[in-house]
Amino acid sequence: MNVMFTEVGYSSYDGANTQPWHWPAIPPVDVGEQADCYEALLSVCRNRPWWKGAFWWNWETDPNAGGLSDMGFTPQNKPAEQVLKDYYITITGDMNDDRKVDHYDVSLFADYWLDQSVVGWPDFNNDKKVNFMDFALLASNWQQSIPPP
Ligand SMILES: [Ca+2]
Ligand SMILES: [Ca+2]
Ligand SMILES: [Ca+2]
Repeated sequence: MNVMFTEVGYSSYDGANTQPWHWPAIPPVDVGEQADCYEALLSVCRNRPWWKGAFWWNWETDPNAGGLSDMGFTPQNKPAEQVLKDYYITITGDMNDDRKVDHYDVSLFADYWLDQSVVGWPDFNNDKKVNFMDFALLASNWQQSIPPP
């Protein structure tokens, strides 16, 4: 059985790790504790085969939202934003999500060769076809890797 967490959020106050739902949050601000909460969930769940991800509450449309003095739920412009980036960063061509591009990825990519019904991955250039253009993008990252979070 696969599980997706349909809402996860941590406000940015000291104590959010025990009562992350508190709103309005109770001073003082602790954006580091919020980041620790993100790190805890991601580090524990990331490699669980049944875990298919989470919808994070919340992300504002304003790119300047959040910030180090904000006690709200958004991780924007706070240490938690970097935690998310560290976990979600990908390399084009990494088909098996192991943070490197190697022969395993080529093998998986080959299963989609010349497929014209693919939407998104592994159509890396989003032209609705899986062909040499996509292979070139994979190959441009050959043997590249990113460190674990
Ligand atoms: Ca704290
Ligand atoms: Ca890979
Ligand atoms: Ca393509």
